Amino acid sequence: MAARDGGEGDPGADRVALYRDMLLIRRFEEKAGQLYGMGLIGGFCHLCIGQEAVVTGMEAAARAGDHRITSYRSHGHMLAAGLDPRAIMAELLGRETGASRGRGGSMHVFDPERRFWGGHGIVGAQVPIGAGLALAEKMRGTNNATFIYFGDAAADQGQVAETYALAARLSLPVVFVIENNSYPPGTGLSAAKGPQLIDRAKAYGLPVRTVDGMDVLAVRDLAEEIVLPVRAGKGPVAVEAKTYRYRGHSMADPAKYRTRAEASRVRETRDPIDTLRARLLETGHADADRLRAIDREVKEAVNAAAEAARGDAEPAVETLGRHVYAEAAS
Ligand SMILES: Cc1ncc(C[n+]2csc(CCOP(=O)(O)OP(=O)(O)O)c2C)c(N)n1
Ligand SMILES: [Mg+2]
Repeated sequence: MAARDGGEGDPGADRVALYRDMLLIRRFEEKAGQLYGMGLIGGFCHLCIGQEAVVTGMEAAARAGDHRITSYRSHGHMLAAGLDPRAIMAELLGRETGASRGRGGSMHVFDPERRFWGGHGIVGAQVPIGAGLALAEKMRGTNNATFIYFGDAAADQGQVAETYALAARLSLPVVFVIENNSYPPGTGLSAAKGPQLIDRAKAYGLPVRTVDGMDVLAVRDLAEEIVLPVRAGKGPVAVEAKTYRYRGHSMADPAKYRTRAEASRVRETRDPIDTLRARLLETGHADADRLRAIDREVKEAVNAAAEAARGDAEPAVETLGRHVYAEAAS
């Protein structure tokens, strides 16, 4: 969950914490991209640069006991859920100290303690699994919420529609979050035709909202509002956050389906971190020195995490099958 250094009644400090949280994701992703380029990260690697405000804003409304589950574009979600950057980086690098002991890689990180349930490579697969987490909470009688994140292309999956139907029918405590970053891999064509993505959830009786996913304060304010009825047992809600990814779909995608000028324009005019920075300066919630110090701290923390993880050992070959399947008692 988003670090908050001010607590109740200190909106300036909360905003500064949101700034730090987004910056941590940005710098972490830049570092991951660099290590990938150096050939140190194997397999797939999907960066979320540009999309930081969505998960940061949503996590500001989460509290201990809540669950979160997402797709393969998951490093930002792990950081926002409070996983240690070193454990994430070590996982990307395939080290024994990684969050999934180096067996999962970028797409398959789990952290039961922080109720972070992956990282799923099959498009949309996390959505019904998330409903299962929510059902368990309902059966236990808690008021913990489950945040289920998925992309605009995943929203086309049949299992997503089935999950809307089930969650509505059983009044499950779910916040569905569609991260609409516009570009499914390779083609640049949005898969969805016809009504707005979010209208499909409406058809199953869910209350739906849309939000500017480049504005972390808007996302946070909406999240804080919509999670209350979810906790109170009133059933699920769905949000579509319109956002933008600056890099290709994965490290293998040169993103030729859009112009560089388009990505630069978004970066110059709608970047979530620059936007919040400008607001903090304008409102006097932070001055340039404070923000510079945060920039430095975050950069150092990411570099230290990467350096430490690079020094960690890989799993021994003969142990590779461990932690992959449950071990049955003989
Ligand atoms: C069931 C399934 N079909 C196809 C793929 C190949 N694939 C990987 S990512 C992706 C597109 C997902 O786009 P979206 O849901 O918008 O998420 P984003 O990558 O934009 O975060 C596809 C089709 C897959 N992994 N799983
Ligand atoms: Mg997408």
